[in-house]
Amino acid sequence: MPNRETVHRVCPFCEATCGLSIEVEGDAIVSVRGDKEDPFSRGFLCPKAYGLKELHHDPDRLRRPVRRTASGWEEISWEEAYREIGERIGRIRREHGNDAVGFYTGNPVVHDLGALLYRPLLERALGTRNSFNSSAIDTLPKIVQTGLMFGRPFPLGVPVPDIDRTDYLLVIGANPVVSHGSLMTMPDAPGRLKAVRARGGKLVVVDPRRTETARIADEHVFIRPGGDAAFLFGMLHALFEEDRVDLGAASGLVNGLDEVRGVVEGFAPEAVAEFSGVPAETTRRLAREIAAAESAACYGRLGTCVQEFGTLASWGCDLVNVLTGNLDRPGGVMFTTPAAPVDAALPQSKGYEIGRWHSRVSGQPEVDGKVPSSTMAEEMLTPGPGQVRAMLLLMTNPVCSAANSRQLDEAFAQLEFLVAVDFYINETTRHAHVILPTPAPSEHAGYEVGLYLLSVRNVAKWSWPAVEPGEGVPDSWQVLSRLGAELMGLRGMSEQEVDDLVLGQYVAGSLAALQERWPGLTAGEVTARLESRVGPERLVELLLRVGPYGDGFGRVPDGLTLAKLREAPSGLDLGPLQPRLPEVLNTTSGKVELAPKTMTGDVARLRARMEERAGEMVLIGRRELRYSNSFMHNLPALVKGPEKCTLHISPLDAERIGLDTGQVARVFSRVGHVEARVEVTDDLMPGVVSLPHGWGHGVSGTRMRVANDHPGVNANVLTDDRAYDVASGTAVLMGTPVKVTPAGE
Ligand SMILES: Nc1nc2c(c(=O)[nH]1)N[C@H]1C(S)=C(S)[C@@H](COP(=O)(O)OP(=O)(O)OC[C@H]3O[C@@H](n4cnc5c(=O)[nH]c(N)nc54)[C@H](O)[C@@H]3O)O[C@H]1N2
Ligand SMILES: Nc1nc2c(c(=O)[nH]1)N[C@H]1C(S)=C(S)[C@@H](COP(=O)(O)OP(=O)(O)OC[C@H]3O[C@@H](n4cnc5c(=O)[nH]c(N)nc54)[C@H](O)[C@@H]3O)O[C@H]1N2
Ligand code: SF4
Ligand SMILES: [Mo]
Repeated sequence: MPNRETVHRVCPFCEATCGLSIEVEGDAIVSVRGDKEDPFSRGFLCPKAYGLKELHHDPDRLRRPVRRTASGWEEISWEEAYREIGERIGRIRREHGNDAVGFYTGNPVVHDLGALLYRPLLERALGTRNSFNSSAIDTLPKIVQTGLMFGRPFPLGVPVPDIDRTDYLLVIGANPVVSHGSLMTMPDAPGRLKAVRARGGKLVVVDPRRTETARIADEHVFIRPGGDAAFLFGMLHALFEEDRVDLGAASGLVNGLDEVRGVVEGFAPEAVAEFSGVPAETTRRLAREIAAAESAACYGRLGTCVQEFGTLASWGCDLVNVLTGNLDRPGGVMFTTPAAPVDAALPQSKGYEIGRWHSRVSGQPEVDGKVPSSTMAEEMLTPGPGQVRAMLLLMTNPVCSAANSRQLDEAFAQLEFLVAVDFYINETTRHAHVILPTPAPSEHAGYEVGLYLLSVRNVAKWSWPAVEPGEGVPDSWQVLSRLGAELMGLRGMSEQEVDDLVLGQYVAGSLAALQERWPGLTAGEVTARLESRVGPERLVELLLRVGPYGDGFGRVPDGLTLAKLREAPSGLDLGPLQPRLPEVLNTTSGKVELAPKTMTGDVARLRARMEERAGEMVLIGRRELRYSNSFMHNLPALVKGPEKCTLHISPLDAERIGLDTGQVARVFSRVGHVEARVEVTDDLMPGVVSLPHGWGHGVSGTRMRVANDHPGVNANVLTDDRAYDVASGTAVLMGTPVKVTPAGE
């Protein structure tokens, strides 16, 4: 009988970073529990954590590379897979140039240390302008807005609500009780939100749906989808008018205050009430409350991003924070001081720019070297020089997650060559010619290099693999590094040689950025003194040791090292957030740019939209506690129970249309239609219907037996690839105009 042991790691299924205690026997996971010793999560977990066990044992999860043939999928060796990919991509690049091969990175990459740290290598090896990632269906407005205001590449300029100390939290377009927080890394969102009220603070939720978060709040305010920028400008208008603007820590550190005053002049709360659906007196009162609170944070997330005016709405949130003196104030919004400053390894420059080039077909601006994923289908389908003929997908299922699924499905199906690094044969990867599976989260080590850049406390924790992957099964970093070498023509190099090149890049970047902290530290010394030999572990050791709590390779004797972190299997708490605005600011002016042209230039579009008579029904999304995006529906314990993929509709609309709970409705948009079972609920504001995303399984050629028994419908059949936030190129996933009828009609 193998011994039973307990392994500690962070849960990989959302941004909350809960600590897990995983009981393991041999290569079997016996149980998954919340780690009570974890100083950040203190034993909290949600039902998704159990998915770690089910995903580990899922018989549909791929363990070896597969190739699609006329008679079905066949397993091939890793060597054969790399060779085929190298040859076919090589040929396409020789004939059509590098841009003919596209690259798309999905959401789970942030939870896979190897994929996250070796993705830049693969991106360099591909050298394509057609590089996409899931940000354009998620965070792109925040990327653009914080980049332009604070001058930092994402996510380093994102101020995080100091939720444990705040006196007032305005949540707009986010549902942290279910999502557990995003761009605000914290375990136990429900507990932390309740604590705001328990210590006498106030929690207000602004959302077209009375969400699970609204239910535990002091106040819920309905807002029309897309009305946020106008509503927030209304609040700012009131702050100016009532002379409540106070810059606090940002005093003397801002540019453009008068321009902001000019912009919001035409947005009196009374003038925006009809468009936003928020009564003027509510807007004015909320502005007054936020200004009067000892400390306050305005926090917007997906509802303020993947909508028609995402950049303006995100801008509005941070303007409220700055103009009420809450930027960089304890209890306001603050910048994390991460232990592993992965950003240090990025190219350093002053200022932040977007649109250095534009996408080929619809001319959308580049952001951080990537073009919005909403252009992906047109880049694949539109002939001409630079057309995307092959794609490499890294942990993403765009046919379920991105706008206009049907078009994407067609686009992937007609590619000359498609490679997916993924462990399921799903709605997207079924079109792949080769699929390279990487180990399940239970099988690799980890450190939350990305998520700890945004945590509400400064924390550090090493995650151990619960079970070692089988003999000869490569980790994700090995797959990416080998693919990168193959594509750069470095096939002859050993894994160690390639890895030393990767390390060299991270060392050079970090030392250049941190030379003031560690004068005299050289690349030679660093390389010689690193204790880890290879892989992401070595990179994390580097980052921790040169980071703000690090030992500087012996210069601070009791400083943090990877070895010390490992001696604390449940993780380390490094204290509350610290004020650090001057150090974060990286604009060319050295100030917070309150009125970047990208935003001021987009205001006319909002005005024009406000003049139009809307009146149509619009569709928004809905997240569920038991699954994340599209990939957890194959786990039996999570999908069991009543059907979750239902259309929520208000009683008023249901009656008008002639629909009742349990009946099937047909929903039409410009690009497609679906049929879904109806649930009538007064949680939804009239004129708005809601359908969760990530469903629509049961498609032929997939191998997800459990998911295919619980297919649901794909909400992104309805979302429109031509609808995007013009300032950033972000897809409109919330606020899609739709028509709803009973299915029979
Ligand atoms: N309508 C609508 N659409 C939305 C949203 C919405 O609110 N409404 N939300 C959007 C948001 S915020 C996001 S982030 C995107 C996410 O969209 P995607 O980035 O496409 O993420 P997933 O749907 O989770 O798909 C993840 C893929 O990675 C694979 N995978 C998961 N974990 C691993 C792993 O550890 N290793 C390997 N090799 N593969 C793995 C899965 O099999 C799956 O194919 O969806 C967006 N789409
Ligand atoms: N259980 C679970 N947790 C998750 C995920 C998951 O799929 N399931 N996904 C993870 C990912 S990838 C992300 S990015 C985060 C997202 O984290 P959140 O943003 O907190 O999650 P959402 O549920 O998408 O919340 C968006 C809210 O915006 C509202 N909304 C829609 N349109 C508008 C609008 O125009 N204005 C306003 N004010 N509100 C609007 C919706 O009703 C919804 O309540 O969650 C993460 N956590
Ligand atoms: S909230 Fe749930 S899914 Fe998110 S990290 Fe914690 S246990 Fe995992
Ligand atoms: Mo996301």
